[in-house]
This record gives sequence, structure tokens and C-alpha cells, in this order.
Amino acid sequence: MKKRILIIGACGQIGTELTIYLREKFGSHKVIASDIREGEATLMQSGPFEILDAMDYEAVQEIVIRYEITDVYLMAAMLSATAEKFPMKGWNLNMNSLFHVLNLAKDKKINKIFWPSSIAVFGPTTPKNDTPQRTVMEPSTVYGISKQTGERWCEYYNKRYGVDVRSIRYPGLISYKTLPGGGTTDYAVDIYHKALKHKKYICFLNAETTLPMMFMDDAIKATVNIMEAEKEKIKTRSSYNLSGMSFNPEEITASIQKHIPQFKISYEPDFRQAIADSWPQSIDDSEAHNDWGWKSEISLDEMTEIMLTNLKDTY
Ligand code: AKB
Repeated sequence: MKKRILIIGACGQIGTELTIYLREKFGSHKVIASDIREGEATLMQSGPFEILDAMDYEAVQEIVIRYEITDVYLMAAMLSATAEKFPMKGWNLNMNSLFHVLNLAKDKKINKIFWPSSIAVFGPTTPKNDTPQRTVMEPSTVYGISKQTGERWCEYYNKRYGVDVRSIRYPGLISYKTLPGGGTTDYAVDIYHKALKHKKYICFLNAETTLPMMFMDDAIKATVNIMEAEKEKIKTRSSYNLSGMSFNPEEITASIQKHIPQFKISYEPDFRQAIADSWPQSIDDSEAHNDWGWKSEISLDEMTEIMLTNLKDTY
């Protein structure tokens, strides 16, 4: 069967880069981008685009049938910080959109689904360092609860109905092409913009808050690799741990100061501190490595260089 990809939530931080990457890999006309609103020019000009509300089952189904979609990447979600402000909205978006695509796959209207989970599935009772694939999971945020529940449903649909759903637990993602929105790890993107623009940054997490993070190129590679891996290799159908690097605000500051020595950071922790404190500091991703060959390639200092080089012209 010919591959035809639908990306739901294509205008967000991951969706934008994922869409462009998949269009380069498979051809523009084979990758349909969709979102509730239009995105940036590079994305809009690179191939077909549809306005789509991920909560509207009929609309999702209509696009799946019209374009003869085989693979869906469901990237629409409300992230941790925003979902704490709008708990029911966050829950409804994150769960309903997932059920829509799982049910389309169950009814054989699509073949394969990518659904992102997150380190937010873990909670304060989870071991903080080298957090294993299988461990205590008592998430304390709405976002984390929705991702944990989603993982259970993905595994259920795979076991019960044979749905080919694949997932990874993203750490905080850092990119220069599109800004993140509403996450607790977003400071690690904003800090580069402020370092170039104002040479100072007020951080909403404290200096010692170590969190698992990853550069976007690695995240895109992991996402496409798991989707393109042979079916038999994907043994975990809830979601795979995925690790890139771990750092705290003090360490990313030191990395930036190697390029901008006068850069200064100060700390004013807000409600996001409690969210960050409930998450792991580092992740054991050996199962992803063993099952489908995952290996992270970009370090903190390499990422800092790429971020500052690419953002320099904006300021
Ligand atoms: C967030 O901070 O909410 C996200 C995530 C870790 O899933 N970046």
C-alpha cells in the first residue's frame, strides 16, 4: 500500500519540523499537514494543508478518507503548564484526539499511529535518576495523567484490536525553528532567545532543577525511526523511554556563557517549579536502544552552538 501521512497538530513545535522532515523524506504531496490554525510560511508553502480540529471525529475521518491516509502522527496536545490552568480542556483535547485516531485504526481506516507520550507520565514517587522503562508511575499533573492514561489505552488497542500504535516519552525539546508553548521545559528554549536579545534571563525554575532534555533533530530522528522500524521490533506498545541529555538552568547558563560571557541568569520560580520537581532528572532508554536501535547524538554544548548560531540573525 502507498504511504500517505497525516500530521495532526502540524503547526506546533514538533509538528512543524516533523512535517518538513517527512516531506523531504517521502515527497511533499504524500504528507498532509493539519492544525486548528495556519502555521508559519515555510510549513504552509511546503505542501498540502488542512484546517482540522483534532477533537472533531467526523472531520478527522473525512480527511483520512479523502487523502487515503495510511499513517497518522497525532501531535496536537495541551502541555503541562497550560493544562494545569485549564484541566478539563487539557484532558478533553489530549484524550479525545487519541481515541479518534485509535478508533480509526481499529476500524482499519488507517494503518499506523504515532502518539507522543512524555516524561510527565512519571511523578514524585518515581525513582529520579536513570528512571527505568517500567517503574512507579503516579503523575501529579493533568498532562501527566492524560499521557499515562493514553499509554494504557495505546497498549490496550494494540493487544485487543491489533492497532499498530507507536510512542515515545519525549523529554523537554529544544529547537530554534518554532517556539514551544505551555510546557514546563520551555525555559530551555526561551533562555537562548533572551541571551541573544537582552544578555539576561529570569528563569521560572530554580538553579538546581535538573530535567531530561533533547535537541529537536534527535527527537525527529527518534520519531521517524520508531515509525519506520519493522513492526516486530516494537515490543513496547505503551511508550518508550527516550533520553538525550540532562541539565539544570545553571548548567545551560554556563554553556551559553562560553559564547556570551556577559550573559546573566536570575531565578523567580513559579507554579512550574512543582511540576518540574515531580519529574525525573535522567532517563534509562536502554529498551528503545535494544528494540529499535535508538541512540542520541547531540550534547548540551553542541546544542548551544547550533541554537546560538541559528538564532543570531533574528536578533
Ligand atoms: C512539557 O514541559 O510539558 C513538555 C513535556 C516534558 O512533555 N515539554
